[in-house]
Amino acid sequence: MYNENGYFIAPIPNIVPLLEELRAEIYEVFNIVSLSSGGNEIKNDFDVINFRNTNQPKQHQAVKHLWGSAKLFSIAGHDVFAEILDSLGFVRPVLELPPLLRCDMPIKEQIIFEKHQDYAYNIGSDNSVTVWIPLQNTDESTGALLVAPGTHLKGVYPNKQGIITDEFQFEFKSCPVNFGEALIFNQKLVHQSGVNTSKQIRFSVQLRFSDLGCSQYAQRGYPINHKLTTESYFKEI
Ligand SMILES: O=C(O)CCC(=O)C(=O)O
Repeated sequence: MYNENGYFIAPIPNIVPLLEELRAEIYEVFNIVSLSSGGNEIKNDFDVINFRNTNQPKQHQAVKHLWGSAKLFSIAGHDVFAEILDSLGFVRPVLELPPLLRCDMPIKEQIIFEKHQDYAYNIGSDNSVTVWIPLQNTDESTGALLVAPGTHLKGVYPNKQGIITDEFQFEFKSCPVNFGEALIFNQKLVHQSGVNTSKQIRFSVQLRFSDLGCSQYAQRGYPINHKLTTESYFKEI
């Protein structure tokens, strides 16, 4: 399935407590930053959306603090991912960039990452993968990722700053992922953000792994290419 489609969904039950703790921490950090800037108490998604609508710079600052969450790093380092990568034949996985957290709000200014291949940004090992982990059940209405099955077998598409040019069209399929599962996809798989038309926030974690055991990567001298730093990620998309 993975070889043919370029993605699969893996159950990650052992990590659920950590994901729950991260979710709680998200509200705590938003709450601290909101109260310190004269805003309201934050207890739920509705409060976060309200914070975003009344003080976007401070809300974004809170997200940036969350990128430094130790919990986020401990999720990235959890054995469950080492085991999944092992099952895909990875020999020595390394993170290509720090783990990321996205907070996709149901607002008109949603940040849609248009059709792209992660490989175009990272150019890591040939077998590099992205792990996309939702912090709630994520279906089409919550903005599940859209994937184009099999496109990882077609090489790297012409693109402008990573976004594939419009002469190429794809048959996208919405890829719902439940809380307690992760979507694992080949970095050459074409995909894009889904639109969040629900009333809740779509929180998700992204991990990107390359393999130092990949001979093609070794022959290229293991370059660290990624153009997107955590800091620039949300400016680019
Ligand atoms: O979560 C999203 O909407 C987009 C994420 C994505 O495409 C990526 O991280 O490569």
